[in-house]
Amino acid sequence: MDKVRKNKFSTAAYYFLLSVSATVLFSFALYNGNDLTNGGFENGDFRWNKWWGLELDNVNKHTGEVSCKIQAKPDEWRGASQVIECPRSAKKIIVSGWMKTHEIFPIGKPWNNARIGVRFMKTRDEEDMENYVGKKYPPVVGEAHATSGWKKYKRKYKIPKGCNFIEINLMCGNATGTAWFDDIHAELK
Ligand SMILES: [Ca+2]
Repeated sequence: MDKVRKNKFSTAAYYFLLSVSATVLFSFALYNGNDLTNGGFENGDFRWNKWWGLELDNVNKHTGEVSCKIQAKPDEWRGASQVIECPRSAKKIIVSGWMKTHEIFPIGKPWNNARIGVRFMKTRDEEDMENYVGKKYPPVVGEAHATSGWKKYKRKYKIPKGCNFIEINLMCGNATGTAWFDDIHAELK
């Protein structure tokens, strides 16, 4: 190769490598290690199942502009959830999230408080109460009652055999008061 062609070749190779690294970095930035989508509620309720009362709050939030607010009710469980696919290769999941409460007072049972929980399931069907694999009620990621400031809760779970889907839920049991949730994060390993 003469000098000019060699230079052109090096320049082309340089730009090619640059674009590859940019793509890799960009995908990494987009993924940010969170297997949940919209864990910070900055895209509203996108991807969250909200039928038990997900409200968006732009006053009380941990980061960004918005958090998830759940108003407890004395006569029913309230909450929101997101279901993620669990690949066969995944052995563990680390779930974390921030929670804040205002005057959450359980009615009846002490576990009727504000909580971040996990369910390991065979299918995507959240309504099916026979859909559990492993422990029916695994220990919660975190729970809070009365009035508490923003606090991070985190727990690592071993994924039970036969699990194809994992539900992350943000809940208030039968109670009075309000809870807020933000920056919910799940990492499959
Ligand atoms: Ca947020």
